[in-house]
Amino acid sequence: MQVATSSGKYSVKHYPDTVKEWKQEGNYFYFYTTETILEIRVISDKIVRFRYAADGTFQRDFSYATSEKMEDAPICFEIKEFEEVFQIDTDAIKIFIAKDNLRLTITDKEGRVINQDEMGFHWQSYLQKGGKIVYCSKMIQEGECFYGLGDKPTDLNLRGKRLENYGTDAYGYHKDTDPLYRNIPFYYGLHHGIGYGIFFDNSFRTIFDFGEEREDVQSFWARGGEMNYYFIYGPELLQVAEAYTKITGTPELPPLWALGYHQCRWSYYPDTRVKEIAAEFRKRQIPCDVIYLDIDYMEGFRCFTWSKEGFPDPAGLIKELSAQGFKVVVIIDPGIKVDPNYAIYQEGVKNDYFCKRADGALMEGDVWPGKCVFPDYTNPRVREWWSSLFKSLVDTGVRGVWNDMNEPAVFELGTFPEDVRHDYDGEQVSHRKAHNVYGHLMSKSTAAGMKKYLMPNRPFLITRSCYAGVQRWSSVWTGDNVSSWEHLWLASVQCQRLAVSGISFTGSDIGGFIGEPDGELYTRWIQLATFHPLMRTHSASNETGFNQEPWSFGSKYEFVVKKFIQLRYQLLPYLYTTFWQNAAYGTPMLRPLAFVAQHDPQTHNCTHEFMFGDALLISHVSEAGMKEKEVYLPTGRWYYYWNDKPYEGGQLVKIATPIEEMPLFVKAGAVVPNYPKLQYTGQAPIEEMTLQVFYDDQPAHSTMYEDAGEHYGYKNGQYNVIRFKQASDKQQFHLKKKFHGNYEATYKKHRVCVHGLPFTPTEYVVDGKVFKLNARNFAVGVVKVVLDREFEDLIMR
Ligand code: MIG
Repeated sequence: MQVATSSGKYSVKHYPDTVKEWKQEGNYFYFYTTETILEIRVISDKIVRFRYAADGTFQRDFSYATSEKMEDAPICFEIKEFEEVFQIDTDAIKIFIAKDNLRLTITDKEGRVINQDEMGFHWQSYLQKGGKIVYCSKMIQEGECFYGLGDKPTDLNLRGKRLENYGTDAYGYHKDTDPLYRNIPFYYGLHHGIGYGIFFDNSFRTIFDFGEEREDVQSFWARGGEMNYYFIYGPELLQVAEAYTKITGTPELPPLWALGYHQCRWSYYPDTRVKEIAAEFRKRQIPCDVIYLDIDYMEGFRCFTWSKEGFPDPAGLIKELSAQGFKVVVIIDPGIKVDPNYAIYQEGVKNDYFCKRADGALMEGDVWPGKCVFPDYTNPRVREWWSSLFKSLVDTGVRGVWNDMNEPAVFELGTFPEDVRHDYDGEQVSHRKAHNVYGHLMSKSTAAGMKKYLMPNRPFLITRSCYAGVQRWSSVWTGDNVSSWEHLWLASVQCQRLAVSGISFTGSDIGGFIGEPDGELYTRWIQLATFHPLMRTHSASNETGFNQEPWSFGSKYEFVVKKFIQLRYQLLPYLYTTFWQNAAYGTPMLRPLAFVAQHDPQTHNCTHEFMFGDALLISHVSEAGMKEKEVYLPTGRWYYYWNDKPYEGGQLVKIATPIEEMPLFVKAGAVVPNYPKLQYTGQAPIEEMTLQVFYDDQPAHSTMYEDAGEHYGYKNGQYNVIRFKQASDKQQFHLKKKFHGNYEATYKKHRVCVHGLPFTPTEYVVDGKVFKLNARNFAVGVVKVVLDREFEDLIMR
């Protein structure tokens, strides 16, 4: 059926008509209308893919987002035909397909609507550019909230907004700038306590409307490609987040050093300046693991070269830094300088590796080196070549790579014109289809090269642009932000949003990239970033000579900044465990409160509070001169980290915010493992692992993961998972511990520090043996004992 709308011949919208035929092939179902075919693939009880061949022919079933590991899990389902609908049941949901128009209604087992089509799938010919504009519209349910979509710098709840994905170099972006650098076409809906997700796997420009155009309609569309989306049922939002990574994958574990503190700048130049910075960290005993080299380390911004003047002996420099415990990460951009005497340019031209315009001319554009050409990373042959270029960097001692400018960014033009051609793994497409995967595939081939040459060490990658699924090989940062209090809030929201969009390994430029923070803003930013998976200071004030290092703001601020970086290092075993949860199960490392307590509507619009892992709740100090802050605590019992004061959740609490502290709470019952003080990871073998245990009278479970923090031994069982159960009551504290694994940890002792006991114990019992507690076991508010690592049962009474 064709319905012409008022705006003329380009706007004829096609809607599917009556189902004429249907068939089932295994877990695939096909429904045929006059023009359109709907394919339904039941992937698991809770994940179903809907794909539409608008006018009867499916396109190649191909995606740069999906993980090689995705499989259709053994599933139970059945189809029934009724007079007006087909009904497909899985163990978790029912899908109704209207015979009249293919419109879908998805309910849970109890028949409660999860998601329902409005017009559902429809399409329009894109006469000017070819192909079709493919749409899907659905009803917004009462009270529905929306989350996800990657790095959008706006409120967490997207209700009432329209947003799009078309990777953009958004220098100095601000609240509500759209689009930004990353392209993650995945969102969540939440209503009546029911959470679900929709992943629209289409690499063209995609647009999402959450009731901006029409209050009660959500819709998404793309200017080409196919309507191809995954529906994911929760009902818990965290379950949706985990299921999304069944489709798009999870990361491998990073080297532990990548969870330490990173110092970056545009640019530390020359080598002597880099050494000075490194020496300053060690002299002031501020922990740091990573130093970055921005574009000036190259010779005339030629990738894979070193400035003869500034960095005459890169291998020597890196060796010296590594002796002090630093790893070096270097930037690599996609722009290859047009220079007949430059080997990489020559090789690329000779082998036809660079992108071309529609009529065959090279795609040329200015970036830092002047006139440049750009590898076509959508060509597997080019990806392989690009990977091979990282051998020289690894041979020089580089341990990580930073991919920038890969939206792709081009001066003057902004990005590539749409006519640029791309291989797209054999498909031959225009930039319209390849734009949103350009940086994604650049970072993919960078990661493949780094992994290969660094073996057996683990690589570290950071990229600015990407598509869904980048978490399998890279971290990201939030791009060119500004030194302002608004941007501190944006950093928090963006990192939370990225985390629930599959990309947990993320952080912002601490202190702001553009502009100059004062000591207070820098310190508050460090405090927030202590609880971001990637903790990196970066700034661009190279013209004014402004410094943005932990000691740049005077001793009062240096003291606090150091205290928080030290806290970061103490928390490493907890952060690493949280990373492992993300790697193993896809659980986001950062969890907005709506994802922690979705049944409490008070959490739905919270943007300040979030959880890092299972135990810590953070709310950053968000204004200059702030003396106290209101923090919303979800139901349950909490301790204030800085003084162990207990709080009941389900309410707003007022917290004083002196500069040395930020609102930080620990969930009652939790076990938080701590390292001793370190200047850098691997500085010395860990001899004692502290367990900070927070009393609760309800049963509570915690987990700790550990491995070598380097290499791939963990893939052969060289890791430990330690499960804790607290089973305390009002008279006694009781902690049980179960150990699984084959990793030989360096430490032999646990120091167990018990917080918040409501009674004063006189003795403790370790695996049945009774000991007296004496004065040495008591510190302010804490009872501590040192036990053999093997202990399995601890009672204090
Ligand atoms: O046009 O390499 O976002 O982090 O320092 C600026 C120089 C290019 C943008 C990145 C920023 C980096 C800078 N780059």
